[in-house]
Amino acid sequence: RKLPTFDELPHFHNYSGCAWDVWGKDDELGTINLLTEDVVKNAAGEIKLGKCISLNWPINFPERPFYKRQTPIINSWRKSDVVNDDSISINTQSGSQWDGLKHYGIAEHKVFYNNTPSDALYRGHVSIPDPEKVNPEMMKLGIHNWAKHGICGRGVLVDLVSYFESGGSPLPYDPWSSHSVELKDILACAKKQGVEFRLGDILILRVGFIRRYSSSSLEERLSFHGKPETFAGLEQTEDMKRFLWNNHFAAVASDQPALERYPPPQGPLHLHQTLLPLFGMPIGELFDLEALAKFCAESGRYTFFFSSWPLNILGGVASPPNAAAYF
Ligand code: UVW
Repeated sequence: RKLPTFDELPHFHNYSGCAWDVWGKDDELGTINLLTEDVVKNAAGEIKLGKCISLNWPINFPERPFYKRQTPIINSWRKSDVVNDDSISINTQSGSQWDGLKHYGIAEHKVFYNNTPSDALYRGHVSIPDPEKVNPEMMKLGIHNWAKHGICGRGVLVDLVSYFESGGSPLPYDPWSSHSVELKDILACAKKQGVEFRLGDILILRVGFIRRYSSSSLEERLSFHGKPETFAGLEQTEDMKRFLWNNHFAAVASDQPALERYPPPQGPLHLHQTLLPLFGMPIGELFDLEALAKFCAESGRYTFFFSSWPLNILGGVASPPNAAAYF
């Protein structure tokens, strides 16, 4: 089936790249639809060594989540001398995470993916004593859709840190500044790594945020907040949107807190408002790519089988990714 190009997609008011007609008006998977059995089967051919690498930061990190989100509350207790339990309470977006389709809409028009009005989305206490009586409003655009399908396919790491630092040069930007990561650098990096993108790839960008974070003192980490928080990442340009759509990535993730640079230059109109409500494309944030980058550099292989199983939260907004790369 031939997918429309970015320039063939209709506009939604003055927003380019509206993909609502691509998978039908009732669709709740978005670009995860690209992860067909054939795509997953081909991606499985990447597993040759049996080497598995986790891409998850511990749920306990960071010490102080960004955008004033709740710090994870984790308790364990002894039930008897030989039995322990624990409990956790987290904001699903405090650390490594997928932003789901219920996370972000278009503010000006109060709509989410597939023209879902903001008022049609349920927010509130979720209690499901009887699975037969699940409220359809509560389920709309929930993260459970991706949790049931899985986010599995070919992962491609574009390691901008190694690209810029090869030959002993320092990284030409501070990952804790609002530097704009340019498309030409992504393309040059992929070319240097010998990578060609395929339909359904999960694109993973390493911009250096977690490395910077891990090599900073606790004092520096805590002082990062409230300046406002600034970090390097993608910028919403027509070329960037065209690149992300025309390569037909199933999802895009990075090692920083928003994928895009922050604060965005145009105020509230930023890449989140294209990727989630218009493309239906998952945004991965704060993926821990350090071990992956090391192995890719050693092996010279930047493609791998990628698997991620978000938590199956009925009607959930977001989730830790539970993601891994397999070589
Ligand atoms: C932004 O909205 C920029 O980030 P997050 O997805 O963490 O809310």
